[in-house]
Amino acid sequence: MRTDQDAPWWRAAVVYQVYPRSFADSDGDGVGDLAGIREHLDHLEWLGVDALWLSPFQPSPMDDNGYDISDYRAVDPIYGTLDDFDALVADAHDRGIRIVLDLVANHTSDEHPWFRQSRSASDHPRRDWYWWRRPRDGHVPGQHGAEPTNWGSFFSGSAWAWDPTSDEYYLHLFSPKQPDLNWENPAVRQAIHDVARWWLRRGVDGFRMDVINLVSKDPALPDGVVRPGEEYGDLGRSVVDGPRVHEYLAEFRREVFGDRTDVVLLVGEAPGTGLEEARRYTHPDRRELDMVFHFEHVNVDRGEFKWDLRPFSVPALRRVLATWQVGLADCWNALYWDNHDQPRVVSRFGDVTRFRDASAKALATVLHLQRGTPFVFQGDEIGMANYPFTTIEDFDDIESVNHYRRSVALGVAPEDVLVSLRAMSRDNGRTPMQWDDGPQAGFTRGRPWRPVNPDHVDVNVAAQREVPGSVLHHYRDLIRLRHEEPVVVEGTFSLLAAEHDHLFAFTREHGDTTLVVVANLSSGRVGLPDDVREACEGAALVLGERAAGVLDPWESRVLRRTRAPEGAT
Ligand code: TEU
Repeated sequence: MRTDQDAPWWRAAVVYQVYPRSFADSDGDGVGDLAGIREHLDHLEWLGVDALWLSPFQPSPMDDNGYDISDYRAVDPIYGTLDDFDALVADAHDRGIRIVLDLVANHTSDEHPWFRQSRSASDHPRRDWYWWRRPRDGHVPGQHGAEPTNWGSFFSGSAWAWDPTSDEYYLHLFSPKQPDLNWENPAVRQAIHDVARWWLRRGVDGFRMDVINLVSKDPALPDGVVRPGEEYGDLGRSVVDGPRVHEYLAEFRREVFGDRTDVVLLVGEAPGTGLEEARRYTHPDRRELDMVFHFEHVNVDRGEFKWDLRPFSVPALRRVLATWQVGLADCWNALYWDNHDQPRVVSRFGDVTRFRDASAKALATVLHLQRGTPFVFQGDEIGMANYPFTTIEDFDDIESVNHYRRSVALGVAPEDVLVSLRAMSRDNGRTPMQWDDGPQAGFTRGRPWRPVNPDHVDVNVAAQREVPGSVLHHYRDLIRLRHEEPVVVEGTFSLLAAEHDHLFAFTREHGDTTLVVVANLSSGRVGLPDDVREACEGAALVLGERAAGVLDPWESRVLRRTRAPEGAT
């Protein structure tokens, strides 16, 4: 249901992220596939989501599970065929569900023909499609120190790989099998525009643009600051929100959507981007992106580095989220707790041992009722939790495994590295979807590519479908509320109990309607502060169990009040 006929569909939408490898396996090979997604559209329709964002399913050597694409215009056989894709789009559209693709355009696989050609000869016309540079003077080419800059890769080690055939290095912010495309070259940008147009013609409704804020590099390629205890320099200053990124994005929108009349969603993943820059990406007048995934709220329990664990505090989390709500009031937010790169929110910010369901529900409430488009990652809707990893052999993700190897090589105690991996590894979000309590959680009839979380016997879709009040039903209620209440979509945001240690409470206002959202994000009981109490006066409960003056551990409530029309008594 639209709240405003002129508003783009994504304002009132909830997007559901599917990580195809781990969603549903239709053919028993242990890896999820497109036909598996199609078989579960019933679940998604019942839940009420408006669009699916599919993580990459294109052909890939799978060095980074498909974020290393070797052919942009096909489907990896492990996931099916283009016919399967077309059938999925048709079936989803029949149910009113849109399809958003992951566009991985900062880099390709090193097995993509573009890169093969680029590396084949220094004078190949496609040489300049990637970042090739001479070794540093005075060093032995190929040996540590000879890299063109001191930059460290996001996946450990240098961000440069040595190519002995041409005596040059190529840049890879991620794995050496993910060489960075050179967006300075207009032919590269046109090739990416072509890819996007090709998928639009196939019926897709938008793109999630992978690390899109990293595509423009400072062409001077200056060395980065080496922080204490680090081997490599920080590349952030030269690649995050680089000099031409806004120009590239405006061009992308113009070139790809210029003559289309329907509304397409463009959401950019933007690690390291702050609020000011996010306003530039998303301000409607600038016509770049519709919304960005920033990382500030998923960094509140980390130190300077991703793997330095810090205790989570409600005030810190709330401060970040409220700042973005206010700061993007004339733009738009993308709201998320987790995705395939993050640990599970119920393990991270909730209380998975004592109040699993209540904490999953409270966290969902405060996310979904902020202003912006919520993204549900597969399994969030049943409160899926982190996996109980024991040894390093339990991990698969390239970032996690590389980090372990490098840290241990540098002398960190293996057990200490494992503590951070257990909490933060991306593998936590990649275990198979838990459909039922049967073998392999109903994900596959074969041997799953990643072990199923043993908690699936209790935590699964089938069980929660039967139970009103379950996490699953709560997600459905939140999605329905967004569709039915314009205030959820359009309302302004004001924080309540701004100094409280445990509460996340706010109002949303639109026209005559006020929505009051109150959640106790702690495992103790909490009394309602005065401003929350006042806000709740005369308001009716629309979600939650009761309106008492205290909140139970992880209790959340949503209340609604309509102002009487002027002159009414
Ligand atoms: O992620 C980019 C990103 O910045 C991080 O979330 C990344 O996963 C890593 O944890 C940094 O420490 C995107 C994709 O979502 C991710 O799966 C890919 O591995 C990455 O880009 C490269 O394509």
